[in-house]
Amino acid sequence: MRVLEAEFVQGFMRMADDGWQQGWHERNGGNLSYRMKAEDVAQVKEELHPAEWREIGTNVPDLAGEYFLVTGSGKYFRNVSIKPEDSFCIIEVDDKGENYRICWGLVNGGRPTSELPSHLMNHEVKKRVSGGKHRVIYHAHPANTIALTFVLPLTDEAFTRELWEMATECPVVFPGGIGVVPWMVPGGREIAVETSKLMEQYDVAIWAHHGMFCSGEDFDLTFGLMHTVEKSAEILVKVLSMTQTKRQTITPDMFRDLARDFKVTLPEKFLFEK
Ligand code: 2HA
Ligand code: ZN
Repeated sequence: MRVLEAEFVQGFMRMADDGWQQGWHERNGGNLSYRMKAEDVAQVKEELHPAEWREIGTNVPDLAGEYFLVTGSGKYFRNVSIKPEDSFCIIEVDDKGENYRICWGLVNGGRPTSELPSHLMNHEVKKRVSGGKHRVIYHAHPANTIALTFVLPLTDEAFTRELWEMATECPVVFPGGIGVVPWMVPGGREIAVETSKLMEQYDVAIWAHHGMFCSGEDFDLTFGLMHTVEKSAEILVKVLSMTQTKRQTITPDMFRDLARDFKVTLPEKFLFEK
């Protein structure tokens, strides 16, 4: 089958379009990766033409032999569905998890996203902790979430609790909470290590003054997660723009009632008295 006709590729392109339309991908901002299933690889196998091996810049031994769909470095989300062969690629990871090679796409040259170390280290952690279910890692620059990194304490507790309070669905959508990475230079192994540590327990990591990473099982869940967090951040920005003190909110006991009825576990560390 042609790569562009495969359902997983169509889903990837639609998600890129959706993110662009949300305004989360100015210029070449953001990146997206998908860990392909064996049947995805089998579907497009005859279209794959491996180029030379290159260093990933970190080690991901638990991803040895896996194939990924990844956006290209310097490429624009705006162009993903219009110039797909130029905008993203399929890569294969070698048997040690140290190198990758491009097998399809990026026809005009280029490399996978500058955040490849973060994507692959997150995939490695998520593959392990989700029992292989998580396949999508998504990085974007949503404005309200970024704005909050200038006014909230840069702690997992502050971000989780404030964003949970802004919409009743939030603790149900991300019951595990949100991790926060302090400002760091993007694009390298160091920020990848810090982000992937957070991915051990969270599906969302916020990069201070930069953006957000989300992990999920498929395109709908992962896009929906980013969308829910950013919507909640937008409500908080509106509230903080009106007042410094909320007149009423969702209290810790209300969260406990919600957790019981919706059968989710909300860690007590986020249900502190203020
Ligand atoms: O430009 O978002 O973090 C791509 C990025 C880098
Ligand atoms: Zn970024």
